[in-house]
Amino acid sequence: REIAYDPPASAPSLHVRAAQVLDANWTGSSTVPSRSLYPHQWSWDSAFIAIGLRHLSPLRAQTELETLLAAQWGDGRIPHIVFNPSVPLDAYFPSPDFWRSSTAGRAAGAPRTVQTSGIVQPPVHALAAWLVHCADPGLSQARGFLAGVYPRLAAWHRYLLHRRDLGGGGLVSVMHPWEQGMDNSPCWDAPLSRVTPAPARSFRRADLDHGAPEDRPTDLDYGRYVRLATDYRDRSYADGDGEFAVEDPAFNALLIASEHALARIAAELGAAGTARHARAERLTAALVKRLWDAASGMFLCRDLRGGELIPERSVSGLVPLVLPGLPRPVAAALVRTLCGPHFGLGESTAMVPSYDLLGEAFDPHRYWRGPAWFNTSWLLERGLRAHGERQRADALREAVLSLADATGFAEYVDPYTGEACGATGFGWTAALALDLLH
Ligand code: 9WN
Repeated sequence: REIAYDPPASAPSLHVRAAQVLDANWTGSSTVPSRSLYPHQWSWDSAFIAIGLRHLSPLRAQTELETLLAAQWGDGRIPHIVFNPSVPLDAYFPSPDFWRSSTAGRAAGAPRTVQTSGIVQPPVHALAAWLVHCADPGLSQARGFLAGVYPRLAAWHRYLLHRRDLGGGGLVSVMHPWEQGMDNSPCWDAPLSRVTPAPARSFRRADLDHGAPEDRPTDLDYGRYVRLATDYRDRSYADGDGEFAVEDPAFNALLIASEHALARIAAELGAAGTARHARAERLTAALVKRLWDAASGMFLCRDLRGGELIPERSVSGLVPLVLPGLPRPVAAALVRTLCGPHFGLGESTAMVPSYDLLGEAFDPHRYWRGPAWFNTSWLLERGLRAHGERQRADALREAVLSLADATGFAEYVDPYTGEACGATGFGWTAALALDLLH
């Protein structure tokens, strides 16, 4: 009879596999979202990644943010992509020769030594910096981490609040769908319909080399993304005049959360944080005043060029739940909407869909038009917990962990079946799963 001497090989734990993804995506100074689809450093990805990475290596998490901030422009903007010069130009579109940051961005103070895009992404960075600091205050202190990042983060918020208040109501506007981070959300359909697409033959989509076309934005979407970005570049990245200008609830809520974090950072450095907390409260009031829609029980986007609230329900309009300072009735309504028929959390869905399940444009596979994403679900898990919804937060946490596990850390999933879509081995999916494990 055969005797098995070797113990049965057990599968590595979720923690170990998440760490392996982050190791595989680490370039030495930052982490790529995906080796295949997104082989450079992305702004809000890096912030989410740092939040998870702090549990593995506080040093790497600090470095991740420092690398991004080193590419900051003189006017304070943090570019949405920092390009890795050793990656071939045709690996991702639009590549550095499209953005031409060091020439077209000169007036706005683009760095000379590193190539970047010229648009921004949601400001999760101060929140990430604070959480990274808290993971190892001794190391942070020894390296002067907070003292180093604080002036840059302050300049970033200043840029957004001063140069991007295009509506004059105290909120920040995005000038491109890529800035908000939910590229092809149905919220952009109406404002984008006014934009003349760049001809399809004038660019080559590298994303289709790696992603299924039915999981990605359409060619028509891309034509409009290219047109908007080209026009912005050709205006030397001067803010204000673009055809697309939208006040978005998630972007502004993340700025508010980060402003509170910046207040804590200031206090830790011995300065008073009270003015920043007060500013965050004023921004919260502006958010409610300008974007709250009582009839739909959630926040909506405001199209500044059309002048109206956009009547589409996106997960973006639920993200302000992350703010503990939200008026109670608003928070209660958001929880009802999240768990009601439009998002179905705990009923028909386990993770939060990116768009209205009952919306005409809903598509369970197409990117930000329905699939559930891990970063927004992580934000809503925090939001539910912050508002005392412990059971719901626990259930969402379980769902995020089991779907990250079952899909090999997918970029996004079908909200009904949990089927993996987009890339696997995705940076923020691994990082945020790690964060929820701690
Ligand atoms: C454009 C990197 C980024 C995310 C965005 C996501 C996607 C880029 C793309 O990938 O956008 O920035 O090429 O589709 O929509 O949220 O930051 O992961």
